[in-house]
Amino acid sequence: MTSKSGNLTRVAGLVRFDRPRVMGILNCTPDSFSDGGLFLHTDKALARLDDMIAEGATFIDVGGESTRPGSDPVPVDVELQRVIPVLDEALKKYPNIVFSVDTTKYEVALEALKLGTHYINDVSGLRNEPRFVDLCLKFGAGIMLMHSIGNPKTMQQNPEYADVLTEVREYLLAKALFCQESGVQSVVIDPGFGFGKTLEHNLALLRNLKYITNCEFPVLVGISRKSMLGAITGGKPPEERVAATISAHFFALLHGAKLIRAHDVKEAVDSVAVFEALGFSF
Ligand code: HH2
Repeated sequence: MTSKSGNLTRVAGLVRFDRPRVMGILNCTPDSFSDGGLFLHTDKALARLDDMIAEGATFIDVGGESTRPGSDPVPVDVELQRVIPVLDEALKKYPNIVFSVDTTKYEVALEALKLGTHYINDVSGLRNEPRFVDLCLKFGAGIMLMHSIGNPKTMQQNPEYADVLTEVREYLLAKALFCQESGVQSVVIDPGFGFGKTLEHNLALLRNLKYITNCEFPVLVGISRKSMLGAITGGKPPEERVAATISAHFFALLHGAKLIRAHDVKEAVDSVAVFEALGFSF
């Protein structure tokens, strides 16, 4: 099968959202909110990658820039140095794993796709870099479109919506349809928990996740260890939010999520196993 540009497609055949999958988070950063500094060096990142795959991750999201609230962007050369050597090794070693690059920068996405990375994971939902569509077409890659407002530096400063559910859904649907009509092979949508949302906005989105998952596009949920779970559990730090994370993951699965972005892969995989054993399918 070929893409519009004539390249072999990258995601068709490898990626099917017929059942929920776990996407392991690989943050090659010094300052991510939960695991900053742990996997900054390539050897540590690759060891973490091995662990997550052994634990059952079938997707891996590699990022070189923290997008936690209040964070500053990193220069493109720094982000490239953090993610490209890791993706290079990872793609060679694990041809059956689906890799995404978590970036909003054209150059980083370009270099990652040249290596064979399957998806661009765009937390700006095409607001930063509309050329991501052309890159996907050129390389036969897919795109993950996350909803967010503003940028990480300012996004949590009094975010406001007239109706968060409708606004998030309509935004995602419009961008996803645009990508699909342009010929992008695989489009995943994501409500963007914690990205320009108060606790109430996040809860409304999770409680009504079906409103998003009943669109035709597979839905990714990125809620792992996030501060909304800290707030709910009396201010626990990220490493103590695992039980809350698994509870939220299970709720998301029950409401149609197809991809669970997780720091705690083993636990997330177990959660999917319970979900599937109960015979749910969507
Ligand atoms: N959340 C984070 C980063 N990338 N991508 C998608 N599609 N959805 C998300 O919810 C999402 C994401 C933030 O989490 P993390 O990568 O653990 O932290 P940091 O941004 O501090 O590196």
